[in-house]
Amino acid sequence: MHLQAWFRGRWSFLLSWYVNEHIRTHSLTHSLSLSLIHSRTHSLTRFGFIENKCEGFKNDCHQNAYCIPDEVGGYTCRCRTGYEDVGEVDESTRGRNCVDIDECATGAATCPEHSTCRNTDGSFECDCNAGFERQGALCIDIDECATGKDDCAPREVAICTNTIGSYTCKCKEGYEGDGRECRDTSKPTLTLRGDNPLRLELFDPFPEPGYNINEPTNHPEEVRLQVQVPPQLDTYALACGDYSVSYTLYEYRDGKKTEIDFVTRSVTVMRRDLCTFDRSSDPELLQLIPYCDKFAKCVELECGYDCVCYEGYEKIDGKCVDRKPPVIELQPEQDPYVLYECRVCHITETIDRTKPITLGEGILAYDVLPDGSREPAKLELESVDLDPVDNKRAVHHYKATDLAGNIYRRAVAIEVRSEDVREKIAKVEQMWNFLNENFAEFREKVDADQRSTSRIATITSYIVGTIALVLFVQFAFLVGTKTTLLIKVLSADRPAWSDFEEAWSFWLRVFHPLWPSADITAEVFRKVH
Ligand SMILES: [Ca+2]
Ligand SMILES: [Ca+2]
Ligand SMILES: [Ca+2]
Repeated sequence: MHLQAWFRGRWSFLLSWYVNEHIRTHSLTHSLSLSLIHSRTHSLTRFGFIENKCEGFKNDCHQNAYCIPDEVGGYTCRCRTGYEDVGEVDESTRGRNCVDIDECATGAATCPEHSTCRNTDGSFECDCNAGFERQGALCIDIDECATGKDDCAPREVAICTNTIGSYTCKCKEGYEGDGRECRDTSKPTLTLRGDNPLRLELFDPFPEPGYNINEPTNHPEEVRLQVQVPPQLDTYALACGDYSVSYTLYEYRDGKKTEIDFVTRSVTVMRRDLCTFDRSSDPELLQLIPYCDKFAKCVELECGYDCVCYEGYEKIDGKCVDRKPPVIELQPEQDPYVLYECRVCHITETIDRTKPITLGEGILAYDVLPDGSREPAKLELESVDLDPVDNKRAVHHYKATDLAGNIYRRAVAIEVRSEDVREKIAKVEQMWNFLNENFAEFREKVDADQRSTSRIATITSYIVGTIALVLFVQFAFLVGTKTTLLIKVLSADRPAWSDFEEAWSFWLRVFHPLWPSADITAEVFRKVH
């Protein structure tokens, strides 16, 4: 089987050699006739028993050589096209060692432009370079962009440009990247509204003036803004100084957060006079910057204020606590304090020396606040010392307690006295003064008339006038003031020392109109003291 196939192969091989070998110089008909001649020769030798050494293994031609039999049973060897003899060549060695010719190296090969020569066994090939494809005998550039063989980013974001042998990718405007991957560069931007820098006064509310996000219409990513306000500007400007509010714009793409814009606003907080700053309408401000309490003075600081306690007050836990005892005051101030139990006109009133002073304004207990105002203090009579000898005298021990619990004690000597004629009599005194002035005029007239003839008449009229005036005064006092005195006594009013003296002096003057003033004063002193 194998042998048969080999023979068949040799014969067909031989026939093809004849066709190939003569195709360049002879016409097809000529070579066919030659082939027929050989075939006839061959059959002749076969039938004439001439051995054909080109058949089988009877020749030593190289496998890449042709075996050509001759007429006398010999043969010659010839290297096939694309092979050449190596070593010394004569007729005995020709065709015995045929080696492939490297046409690429010898320059025998001519390849078209944009192709590379590749040596093959017995021949050569021209391979089109990358980016080119064969069209007939030529290598032509492939238009990768037109044929979709490129790896550029999609046409919406990138531009593909064909080149000879290759192509280029480039991102479109508004995108960045190598052309194979293009990122959108048209990012949103941020602008601030309002003043920058912004000037505020201490405890002004921080007015976020706002911002604008300028987002391109073709920007599909999610955008978020983060505003960072320093704690000193939280709601209110809490402290003087320079601050910075930052606005950061982030883009969220595929779950990734990227900062795309950042701006800052400078804020300057200036001092303000907090002692006079009216915050009464804002409860939140009142809590942040309370007014100083009534026991403290507001003192301006470089940036803020301090509540400094007044003298007598102590700062405890930020509050000024009252450490100043209250005051006990007598109205009027007397020592001893005199209480009158008996009034004129036979009406008497008994005074209990062990009871607290309540007559008139009497005794007062109060705190004097820093602003000068008074705050009532609790007053109590702790004890009473009674004079064992004089049952009209006593000493009261008072205790005053202010709201903070500070205590003040004061001992007050008490004396109970009788009698009261007071201001009713003072009214009559006024009348006396009036009369006295008129008497003076009378005297002057008398002195003048002593030199005239009517002296006796004048003296008479003086005496009569005097008597009439005295009677009038007596009447006016007894009738006109009696009612008033009664009302006064019943209303339990309290007389003073001076009331006593005036009353006595008038009383004595009424009944001793001709006494000199010095005598009246002496008598009043004797009676009163
Ligand atoms: Ca070759
Ligand atoms: Ca190309
Ligand atoms: Ca006090």
